[in-house]
Amino acid sequence: MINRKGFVTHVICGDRHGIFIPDLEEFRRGAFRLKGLRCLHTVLNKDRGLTNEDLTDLALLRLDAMMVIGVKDGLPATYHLAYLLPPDQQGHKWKIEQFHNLRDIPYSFDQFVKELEQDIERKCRLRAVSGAEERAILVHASPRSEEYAKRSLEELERLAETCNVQVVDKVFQRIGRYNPAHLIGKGKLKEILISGLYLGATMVIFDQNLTPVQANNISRMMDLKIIDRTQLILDIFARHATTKGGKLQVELAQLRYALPRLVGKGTAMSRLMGGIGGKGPGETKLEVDRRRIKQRISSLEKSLKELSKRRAQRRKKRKKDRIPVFSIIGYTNAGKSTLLNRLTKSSVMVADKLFATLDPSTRLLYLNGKKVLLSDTVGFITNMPADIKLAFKATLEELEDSYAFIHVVDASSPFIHEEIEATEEILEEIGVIDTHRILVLNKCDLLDHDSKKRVRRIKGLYVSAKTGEGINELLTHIEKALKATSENYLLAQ
Ligand SMILES: Nc1nc2c(ncn2[C@@H]2O[C@H](COP(=O)(O)OP(=O)(O)OP(=O)(O)O)[C@@H](O)[C@H]2O)c(=O)[nH]1
Ligand SMILES: [Mg+2]
Repeated sequence: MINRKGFVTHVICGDRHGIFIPDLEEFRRGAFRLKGLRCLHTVLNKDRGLTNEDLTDLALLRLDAMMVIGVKDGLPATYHLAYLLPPDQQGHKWKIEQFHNLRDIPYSFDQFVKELEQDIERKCRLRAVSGAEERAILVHASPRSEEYAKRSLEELERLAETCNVQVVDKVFQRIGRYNPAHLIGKGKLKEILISGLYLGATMVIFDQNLTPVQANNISRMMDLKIIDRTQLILDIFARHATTKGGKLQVELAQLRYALPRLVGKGTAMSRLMGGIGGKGPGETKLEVDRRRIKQRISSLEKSLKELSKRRAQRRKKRKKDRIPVFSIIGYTNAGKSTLLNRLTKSSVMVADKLFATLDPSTRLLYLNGKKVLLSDTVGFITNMPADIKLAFKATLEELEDSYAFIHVVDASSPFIHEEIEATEEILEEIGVIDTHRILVLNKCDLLDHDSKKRVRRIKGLYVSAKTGEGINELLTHIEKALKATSENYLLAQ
């Protein structure tokens, strides 16, 4: 291996099966850049040229160049040179040239590689969205249908964008069963990683949750940051948490998630754990040893228990005051916070983002003289892993004590049925599926002819939290629900 100054940095001896390139972590040079190292290696067969493995190494390690020198009678006879290309329309990832004499090579390498790197950087930046902190390739690998994968990837893309991550490519890999070591076959994985690097990606986000073993194995294969869906969602939570309780909950969930993944040391770990742009529990925090993380976890658990006790007291008081709580629940981005604002004329934060709301907030509503509490909650999502539910604790507690639910659905969503189902599944899981529910089909101002057809058969109230359409009817329903179930509710106190 030779660096840009022309000094030999490594001498590697292999056998006829190949060579083993050592960890080049310390030579990392950041997005869009090449490694600053070129690899020259000999083969005893002068006609062999570059193998696939040579090209894979070139691409995964982002080497300046790879040259294979064929040897005949103990002397160099042929020279095969490969180098990476900037992204272009044709999708050619590298160029290979062959020479019979060293003097035929027309480049001053120094100048050549500098220009090449500038070209790569310029072309990658051209495609980069300004303000994006990271550029990701999304990977969905499952036995499910292509349609399912597409939808899931779209949602993952929205989640990524919420974290300021630009998506450069989405890959669907249909697999019969999961590979315990790498999730998908190593060959396919390499292909994905190579094309990601070629497009200037800085990270790979897996739609499937990775086991600690898979995460480590994959991240050892190259320099990209590797995260999965759970980590991405936890990252969003960390960004959106505003209250003390919310922040503690997220930190706890992140640390619990990180703990079993803390194998190895140094950069491989921080690459795995940092989340996006340092919004994870933080590299420095994670580089402290396990013992201290465990200590932090138990101290967080203690503080959260305190907070949970206080919340329970507050709910008890509400019950004593006989103020029924209606929790506004539903899929993320359905318009729950907007509806709360509309109903109670308040100004809870609303955003066209997934998981804009993390901490439940409660507002008072007067209904013909009667007091009702409306509680805005964190949105749900399909495939919510256990680690995430941990970060939901405050909301889940709130739900257990609710008088009724206002289930808000985005009527304009093409996946309305799945989104209703995802919410109901979670209600079922936490044992509150029998609580009285009012189904609200929100965003009806956006319904066009097609989407009207799609939702026609769903029984619910059509409203628009934005325009106010249908809101009076919803208020009437809340009042009706109050009358219908109030006896049972008050008996249960
Ligand atoms: N057109 C239209 N847009 C709406 C309506 N209600 C909400 N929105 C928009 O939908 C987006 C999400 O609204 P939020 O109220 O933040 O949704 P949420 O369910 O609280 O979302 P999370 O807290 O992220 O789970 C915002 O951009 C709102 O302006 C509606 O009735 N019509
Ligand atoms: Mg909200």
